[in-house]
Amino acid sequence: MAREVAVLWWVMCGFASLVLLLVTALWVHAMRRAPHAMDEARARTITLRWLVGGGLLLPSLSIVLLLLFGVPIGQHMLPLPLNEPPLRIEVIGHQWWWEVRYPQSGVFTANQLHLPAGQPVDLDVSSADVIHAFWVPRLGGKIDMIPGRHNRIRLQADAPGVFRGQCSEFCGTQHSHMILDVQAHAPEDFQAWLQARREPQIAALPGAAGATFQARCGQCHRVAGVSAGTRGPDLSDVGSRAQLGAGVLANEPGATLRWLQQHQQLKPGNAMPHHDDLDPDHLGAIADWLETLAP
Ligand SMILES: [Cu+2]
Repeated sequence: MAREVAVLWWVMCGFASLVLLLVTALWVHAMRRAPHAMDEARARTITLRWLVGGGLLLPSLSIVLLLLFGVPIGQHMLPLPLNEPPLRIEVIGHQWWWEVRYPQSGVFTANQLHLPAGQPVDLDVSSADVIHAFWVPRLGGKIDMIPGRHNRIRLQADAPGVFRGQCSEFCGTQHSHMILDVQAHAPEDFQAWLQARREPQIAALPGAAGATFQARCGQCHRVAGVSAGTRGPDLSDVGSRAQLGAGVLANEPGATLRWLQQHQQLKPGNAMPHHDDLDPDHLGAIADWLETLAP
């Protein structure tokens, strides 16, 4: 679709340039030639000729030509029925992170979108709070995420690769820190990725730090088989994500602890409360444990 939109853009750009050149040439010619007198009947004929030719025929012809290009392209962009139903992925915008669900396999993740390359994928987008917009520029297509509505966009990554997605509707002070890591895999690699997350075997963090996780973090965050919070991002595979905080920090060793300690400095106003009152040893143990959650 994006390719076809690009073709249409170039055709329109070329055509508009031709029209601009033609009109400019006529204008220069009219400015430069010497004035000469003519009788009224001849002047009227010339005026009429320009009105009909330049004011009616030229625009009509131009529009018909552009429609001949544009209408078939518009037709191709409709989400037409496919032979088999495409993979469906739900993407829900939050201030300021992305909730991502694979309803056909019961897999939940956040701030990353994995999809099979070379296959159409239907993204069902909505929002949990304010209006956001889903946009992965290199995959083309952009769609609003509106609370209470489900919009759908069909995308296809032609080849495996990593693409950057970005919320593209201003949604609050941390709008710029709402980055979606999009990864297209070869279909078998995608199935392996999905399978690893389908029934992850996660051992709960033992001891007092584990109790702290349950009492505090687990109220808002889900970890498969450990906690069931839904207010914040699912953390079941947080250790495998390229970034933390929806694009704030590269997920390197030690980054999780830094995020837990400084998240209000790194991303002011985010919904996660300060952790100043938690035992630093517990926070450290929780961070180390979260880093291991990488199915
Ligand atoms: Cu936004």
